[in-house]
Amino acid sequence: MTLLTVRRDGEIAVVTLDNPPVNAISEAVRKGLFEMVGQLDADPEVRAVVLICAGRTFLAGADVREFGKPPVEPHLPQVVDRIEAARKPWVAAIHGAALGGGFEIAMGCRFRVAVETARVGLPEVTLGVIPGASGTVRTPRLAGVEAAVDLVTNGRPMPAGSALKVGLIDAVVSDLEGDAVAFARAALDAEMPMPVSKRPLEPMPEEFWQKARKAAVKAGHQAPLRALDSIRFATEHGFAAAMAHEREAFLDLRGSDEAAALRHVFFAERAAPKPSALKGIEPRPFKLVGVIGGGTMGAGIAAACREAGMEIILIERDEGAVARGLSNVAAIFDGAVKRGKLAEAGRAERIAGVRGSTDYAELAQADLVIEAVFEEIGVKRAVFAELGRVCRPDAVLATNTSYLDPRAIAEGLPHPERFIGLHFFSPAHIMKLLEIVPTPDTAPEVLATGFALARALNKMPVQAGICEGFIGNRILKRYRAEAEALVTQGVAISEIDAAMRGYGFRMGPFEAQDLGGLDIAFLQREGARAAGEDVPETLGDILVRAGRKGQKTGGGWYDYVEGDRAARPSPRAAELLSARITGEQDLPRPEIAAHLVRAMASEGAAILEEGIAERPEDIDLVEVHGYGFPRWKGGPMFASRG
Ligand code: 3H9
Repeated sequence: MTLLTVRRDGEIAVVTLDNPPVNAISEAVRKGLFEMVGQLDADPEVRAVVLICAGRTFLAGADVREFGKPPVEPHLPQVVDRIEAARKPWVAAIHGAALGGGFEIAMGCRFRVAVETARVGLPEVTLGVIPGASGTVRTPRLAGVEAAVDLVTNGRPMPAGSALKVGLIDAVVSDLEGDAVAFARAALDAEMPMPVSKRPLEPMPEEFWQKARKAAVKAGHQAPLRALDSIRFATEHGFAAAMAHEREAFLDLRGSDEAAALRHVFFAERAAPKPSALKGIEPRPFKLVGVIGGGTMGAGIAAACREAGMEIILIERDEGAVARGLSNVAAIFDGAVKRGKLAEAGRAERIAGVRGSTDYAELAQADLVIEAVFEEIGVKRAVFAELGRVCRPDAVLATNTSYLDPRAIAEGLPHPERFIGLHFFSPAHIMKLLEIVPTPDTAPEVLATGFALARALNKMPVQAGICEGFIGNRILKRYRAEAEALVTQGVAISEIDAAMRGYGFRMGPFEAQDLGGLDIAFLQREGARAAGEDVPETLGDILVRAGRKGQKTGGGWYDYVEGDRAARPSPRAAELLSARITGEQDLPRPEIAAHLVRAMASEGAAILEEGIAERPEDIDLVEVHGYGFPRWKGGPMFASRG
């Protein structure tokens, strides 16, 4: 394979870079581009250069796989400078995405054109670093400080149309190569714009930086703040000094634990949706989807599937429940309209594609049916008995159970190879995680359908084996149990919550239970007790028995006053739990957090050993995408690695 090829179109040289899969900027790419500038500068026949990429995208950024190794020359900033200093103007022709170092190279070019579907951006902070090849220095010169701060500290790529508006690109084109060549040719007859590094920069008032700082702090990790600091430095110093400052911060962050953790999650996320065992296996179609149950979970699943273009039939047991279910789904689309994410016409179109019924026979032609009814084995079995009767034998039938044994739910189902567990997280139209739970009978193409559905819904699929709570809820149970154990040793409830917030969770374990309600887990334990299992009484049980189910009852682990979600330490909860508190431990918060994360990792290790999860990365993805584990800590398995 040739990395760089050159073709001539009159006086324009078209350089095509081909480094599959995403044209990442490896050492060879840097070297090739650096040398190409000299070669084309020396060619008297060439007057301008178009840089275009083969495959699905323009340059996706520095090759992240090289981040663990010592940097090798030419460094990326040198390549960008070399392109900018070329004697002939370069035009970046962008399709797919120009990200990170890829966009920095584009900024070294004298012009940037892109197709409408392209995106440009500097997502380095999502990898725990900052742009390291002039992103914090050239971007404010190209598009202004405000746009640069937005692009660099959020790391969110921008569609070509918006990029054109703020000046990040010069034109949106349709025939990329032809139009880029025409653009280059026309540019030769016009006045050349100043190279980006030479453009002036406006200083910004102190209030602007304070406001931006407040927003950057919210990310919870250091990269966005360092990126902001770099942009500010660039507005107050010359180009060379700013470049040196940026490079130092980039190299410093590149070696940080946060960057290592974020790279770990990045690669885990890319590996999870394509398990090697399913290579070449065709999923079944899922155009017409049945959802059984129109409560919060069922409505969320229906809305997510509808959003991805599927036709939905929502089944409930009576007309009233059908109406409530449909109105739950409509409320989700109404919310999207309110937040400006969906136009009124889009809302009507979405709602028109969801029909309700009480009659299971309506599902005769469904490709996929997802059951989301009450978490009770008898109720679920009755649903699948109906589905077994009315559905096509090749329709995929899925349960959304979060802790029941899917084998027991599917008992007696004809064609059990079509059955699978698809565990969505609430709210299902928002939460990214999807645990996919095959039974021993599940056919490979049904498993492949679960993964294909996750891709269609833009969710993060993780395969889980069968055990109580699968991966996520099993670890949650252990986490809560360990947190309760600390309480019995005398550690204050509020200290434990503060420790986990300090670690990076949005909420501690007790605040989270108060918000979600303590009664769900309580009922589950009661169910197990009723079935004869020996389930010891938890502190949560004591609170629920005293009527303290969380915020909805005015108190749980904490007290609440009406209309205010602020948690206040509860003398009543302390009194109820006092008999169980046997120690007077006073642990520093980082130790509390380390202890609880180790507990999650130890449960994770058991899960791996039992084959419930295949890889430690999968456990980390479950925690990051389903349970609020801070992404920049990499997940419990990564955080507790030896
Ligand atoms: C940077 O640029 C720093 C500079 O400022 C300074 C330097 C001095 N490197 O996502 P996909 C792999 S930091 C290496 O499924 P898509 C990925 O692992 C970088 N590998 O494709 C996967 O491998 P496999 C800033 C990479 O079409 C395969 O490519 N840039 C890289 O859904 C396909 O990936 C970014 O953060 C990489 N940079 O989406 C952009 N990127 O097939 C990161 C991807 O073995 N990349 N791979 O599993 C993306 O956002 C998406 O990959 C992209 C394509 C949108 C480009």
